[in-house]
Amino acid sequence: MFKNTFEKLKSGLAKTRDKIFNKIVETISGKAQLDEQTLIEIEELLLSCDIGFDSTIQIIDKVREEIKKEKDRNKEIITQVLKLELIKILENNENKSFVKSQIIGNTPFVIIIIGVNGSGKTTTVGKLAYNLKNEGFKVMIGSADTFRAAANDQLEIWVKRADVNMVQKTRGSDPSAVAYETCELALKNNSDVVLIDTAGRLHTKSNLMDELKKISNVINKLIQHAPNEIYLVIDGNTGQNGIVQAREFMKYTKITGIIITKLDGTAKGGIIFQIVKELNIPVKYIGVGEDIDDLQEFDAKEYVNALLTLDLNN
Ligand SMILES: Nc1nc2c(ncn2[C@@H]2O[C@H](COP(=O)(O)OP(=O)(O)O)[C@@H](O)[C@H]2O)c(=O)[nH]1
Ligand SMILES: [Mg+2]
Repeated sequence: MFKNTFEKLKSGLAKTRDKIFNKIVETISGKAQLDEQTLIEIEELLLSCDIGFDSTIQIIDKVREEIKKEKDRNKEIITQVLKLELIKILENNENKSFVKSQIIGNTPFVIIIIGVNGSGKTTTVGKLAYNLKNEGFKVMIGSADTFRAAANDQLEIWVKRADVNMVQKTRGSDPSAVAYETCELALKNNSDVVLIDTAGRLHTKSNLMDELKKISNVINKLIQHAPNEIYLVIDGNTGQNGIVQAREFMKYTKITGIIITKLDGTAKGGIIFQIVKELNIPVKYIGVGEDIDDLQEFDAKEYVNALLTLDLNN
């Protein structure tokens, strides 16, 4: 639904591309023959960007198979095999982000953003608000992180940038009261989308998880079809730990989508493959920078094309 720009995605994924995928292409190009040793080198590179063991084996097996079959194993062919296999893993679980008609039929469409501290929730709420506003939707944000003193101020900066409305209360207020009032106001002024930012709850603290349930329940009392989406934000730098976090959240709440942030800051952008393979939840958006227009709808083909290119100077 949003306008992705491929160049932005490419520059956002530069670290993973330069440190991993360009090296893979170099490895393939530099060899007169693609032997078992080359495959081991590729395997090590894939593992080092957090793609995960299962996916790595799947990819290497496919390349090995292809090498046996194809007489002409030039780097174009092998790169293409790699690409197709990578896309296959991501498309396993690909589910396009919500479409316009979904929102239009269900206003106010309520999205709750959850995740551990510092994962990028507040930033993502700002970016999402901006994107939705650009799509022509009237957006209302609820600042339900009443735990941190600076949370309101931080969100307010994004609210100004995105030019949307926000409901906030003083620090220490009941987060579900913020959620309730936000939805109440959204109903009153005919907002299309409500975004609820929440506190960085530690997934080991079950009382905080209970609070999340309470937020969901009060929203549902006011708007029968809501909450429509619950998105878990995972910091792309956290590797395996991001999956552990997701599993913990899944015990307490039904997560409808995952947002992976900070992919611009890591050479371990392979984590998305592991997330898709291990969690049965679609990845909806990816964060590739700190600017307001740095949230992209996730697209498997675009993602792989941005990572794996034959032109290494690009
Ligand atoms: N480079 C980069 N930084 C990000 C991205 N998303 C969030 N951040 C940064 O991560 C830090 C924590 O973000 P914040 O939204 O406050 O996290 P929260 O505690 O989950 O609300 C901030 O410094 C953000 O600027 C991203 O996609 N790329
Ligand atoms: Mg926050």
